[in-house]
Amino acid sequence: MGPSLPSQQSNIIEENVHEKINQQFEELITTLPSDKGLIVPTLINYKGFWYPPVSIFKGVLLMQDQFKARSTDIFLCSAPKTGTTWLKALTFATMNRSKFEFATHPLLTTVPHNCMPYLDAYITDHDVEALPSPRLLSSHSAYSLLPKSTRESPDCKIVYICRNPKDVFVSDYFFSMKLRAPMFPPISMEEAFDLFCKGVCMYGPYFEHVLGYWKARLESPEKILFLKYEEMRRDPVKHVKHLAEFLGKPFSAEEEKAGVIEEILKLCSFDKLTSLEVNKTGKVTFVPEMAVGNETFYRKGKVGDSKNHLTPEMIERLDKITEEKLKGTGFAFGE
Ligand code: PAP
Repeated sequence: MGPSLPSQQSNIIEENVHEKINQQFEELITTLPSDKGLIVPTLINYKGFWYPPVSIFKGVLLMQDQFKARSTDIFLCSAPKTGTTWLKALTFATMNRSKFEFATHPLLTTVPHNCMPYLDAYITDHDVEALPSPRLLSSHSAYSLLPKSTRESPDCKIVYICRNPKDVFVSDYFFSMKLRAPMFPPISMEEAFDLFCKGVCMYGPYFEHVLGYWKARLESPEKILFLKYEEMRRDPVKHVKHLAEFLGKPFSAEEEKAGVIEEILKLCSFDKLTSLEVNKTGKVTFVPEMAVGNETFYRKGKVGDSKNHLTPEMIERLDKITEEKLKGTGFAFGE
C-alpha cells in the first residue's frame, strides 16, 4: 500500500478539485452576465472578460486554481484572430531548430495549434505537470486571468501578439460564421460589429485584452515580449531574431549566415502552411464539444483586409473607439 499511497492521494485531490470546479462552473454560468456570441449563441462575462459557457471556461477556472508556473515556462498569449497560428509556428520552429530538419519538420504534418497545449482547454483533461520543461503553452486569456503563479514568476516568459482591431473583427467574423452551428440564428456583420464595439467578443473586450498585456509589459519588459502582427508582416526577420533573443535562444552568426531564419520564415509562411495537406484536411479538437477544421485558421493573412468588408461608417466608428481606448496609454496598433 505504501508506495502507491501518494498517487492515490493525488487522485483524491484531483477528483475533489474537479468536483469543486464543476460546482463553481455550474453556479457561474447561471449567474454571470451574458450577451450574444458568434460561434456559440451566448457568452458569459467572468471578471470582465467574455467566455463561452463550455469546457474552455471550466479550463480557465482550473488554470487559475491549479496551474503552477515553472521558471522555464513560455506562454504564447493573444486575443483570437491576432496571429496566434503564425506565432505558434514561428516559436515552435525557433525553439526546436536544432531538433528537427526542415525537410522532415513536424510543422509539415502538424497544424501549429497541435504543436503545443492550448492551456485554457488542455488543462481540463490533461496533466500539465507531466509536460517536460521548458513548457511551451498558449492561452487566449486576458493577462489578469492568467494563473497567478505565471504572472508573479519573474522568470517565466510571455510572448503576446496583437493586431489592429478592424482586421481582428473581420477575421473573427468570418472564422466564427464558419463555426456557428446552423441551428443557431444567423448573425449579420452589422450585429457582430455592434457587439465587438461594445466589447462583446470571445476573450474580449479586445482593447482591454491588449491593454492588460501592454501595461504588464511596461512593468516587466524582460518578462513580456509584445508583438504586432502588422510589424511582423513588414519585417519578419527582425522580429524572429528578437523573439529568439527574448526566449534565450539567439541565432548564432553561423545560423544567420546559413539562412536559418529565412528557412523558419518560409516554413511558417501563410503560403507554405496553406499548401500542406494537414492544413487543408486536418482538424483540431481543443474542446470535446467542437472540432475545428485546420483550414479555418487560414483565410487571407493580409494586413488591412478589413477595408474590403467594413463600410466607411464602421471604420470611422471603430477608429474613434480605438482612439478613445488608447488615449494616454502610450500604445498604438500597427498599421
Ligand atoms: P486563432 O485565434 O483562431 O488561433 P489566429 O491565428 O490568431 O486565429 O488568427 C488568424 C488570422 O491569422 C487569419 O487572418 P485573416 O482572417 O485576416 O486572414 C489568418 O489568415 C492569419 N494567419 C494564419 N496563419 C498565418 C501565417 N502563417 N502568416 C500570416 N498570417 C496567418
